[in-house]
Amino acid sequence: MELPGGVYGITSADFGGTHVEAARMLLEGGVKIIQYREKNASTRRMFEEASEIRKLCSEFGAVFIVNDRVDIALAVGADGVHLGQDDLPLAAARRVFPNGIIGVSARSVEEALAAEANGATYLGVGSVYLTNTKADTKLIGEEGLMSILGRVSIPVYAIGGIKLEHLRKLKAYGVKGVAVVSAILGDADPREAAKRFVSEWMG
Ligand code: TZP
Ligand code: MG
Repeated sequence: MELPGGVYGITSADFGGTHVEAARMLLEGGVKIIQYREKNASTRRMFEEASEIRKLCSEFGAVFIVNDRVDIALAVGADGVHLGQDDLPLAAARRVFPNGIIGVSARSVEEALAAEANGATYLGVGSVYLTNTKADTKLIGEEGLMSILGRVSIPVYAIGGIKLEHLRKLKAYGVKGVAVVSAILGDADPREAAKRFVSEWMG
């Protein structure tokens, strides 16, 4: 499945709704790539939620990625998985998910080059701005993002504290898209917020 550019929506259950509700609002707002990101639920619950979101993404013609968990991604028929630097190594994930989209988080040029060399499909690069959504994140700034963009040729999604007003600039830097949690799901009307992000990206 081709990798969509633009708004990459990440689900969360920290904004008053479930992951499945978050995914539905993102999809109804026009988002074409969704990541299920849950760190604490049981494996069974993750499987059930990811199964639901898999179905929704298929209905809306969107790409579905599971964060961290290659087993769940495979079990629900996701299009891919997103791996951090402490998750399953890329080469191991590739062995069990040969045709999957494999995204990797990179916070430095070194991490980015290693991920590219090992066959990552895309990079998630950040945090570009300050965020409260992820506790242990490193702030790399626009400078960090640009230094990575200058060195890799695989698609890069910027992440971390991204708000509507950043989109024009980030697009001009050459990112494939922007991965967003709180600026959409933390809005009083996430569906409308998603629509604003999608239309701002399209320009
Ligand atoms: N990785 C780096 S920052 C971040 C993740 C998962 C959280 C992004 O969330 P927000 O609310 O868009 O800053
Ligand atoms: Mg991870």
